[in-house]
Amino acid sequence: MRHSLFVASLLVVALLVFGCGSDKPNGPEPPKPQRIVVTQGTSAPPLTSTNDAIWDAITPTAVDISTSLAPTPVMSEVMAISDSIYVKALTFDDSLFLRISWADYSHNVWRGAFSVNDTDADLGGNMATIFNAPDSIGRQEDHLWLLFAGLASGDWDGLNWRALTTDSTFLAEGINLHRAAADSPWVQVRDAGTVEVARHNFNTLNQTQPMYFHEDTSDYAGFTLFENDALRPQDFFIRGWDIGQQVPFYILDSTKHRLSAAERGSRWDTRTISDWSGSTYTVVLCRPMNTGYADDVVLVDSVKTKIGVFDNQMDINTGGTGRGFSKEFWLIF
Ligand SMILES: [Ca+2]
Ligand SMILES: [Ca+2]
Ligand SMILES: [Ca+2]
Repeated sequence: MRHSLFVASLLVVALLVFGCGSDKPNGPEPPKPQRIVVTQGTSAPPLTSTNDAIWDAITPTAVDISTSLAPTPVMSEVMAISDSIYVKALTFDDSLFLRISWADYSHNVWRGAFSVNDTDADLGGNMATIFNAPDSIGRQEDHLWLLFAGLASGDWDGLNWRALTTDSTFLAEGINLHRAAADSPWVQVRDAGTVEVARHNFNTLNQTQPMYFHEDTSDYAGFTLFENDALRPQDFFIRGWDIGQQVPFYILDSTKHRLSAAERGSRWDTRTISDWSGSTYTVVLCRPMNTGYADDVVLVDSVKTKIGVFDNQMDINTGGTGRGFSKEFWLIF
């Protein structure tokens, strides 16, 4: 008895001196994921401005991004679009508000646009304007991915804000990212819902030409066409166009954000407001902590998060200097 007590005491001393029995050499600790502690707000930031005074009280957290980080591109390059994204996070009344800023000196909002090819084509003896077919080369959108881990399927629970096709509708699109195996391309799976906020502006009989112009036709230089504009059917004989002048490829519906949450469904459960300053995007997103939908993560206590920003590039599986992703970091509620 005395002997075994003595042995036990030695063991206790040994554990105190040498820790918990690890015999690993002291290597560098792997870096821990970054943590952002979410501010518990006392009111909701209004979704009318990205610069509401509520945000002034929160210090932004810089999150490094790189083009080589996952979701792993099929082809990758090393330069980053921007060094960092800046994140402010706040919860109020069962909603998460995120204010995300990043550098981008180009406002790429002409995704797929038509462009004037010929202003004096001969059409039945009359002078006509002919457009190039919708062209996505060099004409994409800037956009943002916000990804949450925690779905039982292992998919990322994604939100996709785009500078043209969702921003003008004050929404971000719920799109989960799925892949069959670790080296498979990411597949985008839209959250449930039938509401559409954008449609193509091509003539169904001749898809190389636009279906509609803005009511100001050749005088209009904007990048948006809205369902509730007085859209004017395409007419080859309208004059005043310049070679290269662009006509939007998307018709947007800026009324859908006013639908009830149930009508918007899981796909459009996140409302947004954004600003592009000439050098910086700032996007504020408002997502329910618990959307109530099976294709979304319920946000409680903490969530592993990842953010990606894209400069004039759409494909999540294609690398390049226009694509940057953060490592995984924690949002702590
Ligand atoms: Ca850009
Ligand atoms: Ca959703
Ligand atoms: Ca989702």
